[in-house]
Amino acid sequence: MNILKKRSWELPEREATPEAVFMNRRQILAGLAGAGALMGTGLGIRPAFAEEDPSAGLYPVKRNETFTLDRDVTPEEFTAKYNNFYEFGTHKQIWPAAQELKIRPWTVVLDGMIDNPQEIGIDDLLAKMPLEERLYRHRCVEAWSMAVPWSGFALAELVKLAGPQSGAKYLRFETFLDPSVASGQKQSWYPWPYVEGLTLEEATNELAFIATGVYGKPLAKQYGAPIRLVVPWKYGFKSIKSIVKISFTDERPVSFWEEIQSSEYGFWANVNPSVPHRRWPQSSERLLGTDERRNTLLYNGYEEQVAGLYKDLGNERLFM
Ligand SMILES: Nc1nc2c(c(=O)[nH]1)N[C@H]1C(S)=C(S)[C@@H](COP(=O)(O)O)O[C@H]1N2
Ligand SMILES: [Mo]
Repeated sequence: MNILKKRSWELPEREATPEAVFMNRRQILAGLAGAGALMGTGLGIRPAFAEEDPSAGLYPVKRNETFTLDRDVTPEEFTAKYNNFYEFGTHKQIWPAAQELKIRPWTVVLDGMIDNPQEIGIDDLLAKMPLEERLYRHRCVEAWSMAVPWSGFALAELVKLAGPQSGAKYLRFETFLDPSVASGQKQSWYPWPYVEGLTLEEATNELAFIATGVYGKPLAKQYGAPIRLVVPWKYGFKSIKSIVKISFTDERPVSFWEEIQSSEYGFWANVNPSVPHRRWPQSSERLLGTDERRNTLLYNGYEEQVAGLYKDLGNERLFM
């Protein structure tokens, strides 16, 4: 069971803390971080007086040991400072810009062909869902990879909450749209907001996960706070960040990248080392934070769990 700690807005003493105390604490933290003793707390990412994430008390959550890795977890210092989040820029160092994102209040709309349409606040959703930690590989189509301890819940649980009707075949996910915060969204040649999709069958596969935390803490903003998709057998662009809407539909959604370049990015995007992308051979991958390269595995190593989803889809472009 998760014991809910007090939320930050219930802690007036935090606001009342004299600046000198804060400064002193920061100096101590800086010193400790230098000694390597504070993995994950500092990282220099949080602005000095940032409000703490109100879900912080929920983490860490118990690890589900079903999901194991064939490599070390990539240290947070690398995954937190090398991100794809085009809303904040097309380069990898978007983490400072992403701190502009306001993650409370935050609601997620569930709509379309479901019995329980609703707009649910992120903290109400977190309180309803069975949180767990899973170690997953992540493979970007740009041929780099990482291994990450996500916290969150099975997407199947959210599907259950929505109650899909018999005609629903697909889930369409949408990221927030706010160019005043995300300067990348001022670039009008991109089809904002970012959209992704899954079949209902994929969404209820045991691997499909919704991440609300990582490294035993709430998701930092650059990972797609406060709620993102994680589908580790597919190329990373399918794992859409900062979700505000999930629509259940009978029409296959057209994703952000598919809209931009459908000859290079398709709906399925399952990892396959023997199907090269026009710009990146997919046979091997660079492990983020190391000098190591590894051979890429079919379905990113998750063939056993997901191959069955595609057995009758031979005519589809499953690997792009
Ligand atoms: N909304 C949104 N989601 C997104 C992206 C993005 O640009 N915008 N990039 C995708 C890509 S290409 C990858 S590899 C992963 C990167 O996740 P990470 O930055 O947490 O490692 O997020 C995916 N989700
Ligand atoms: Mo990616």
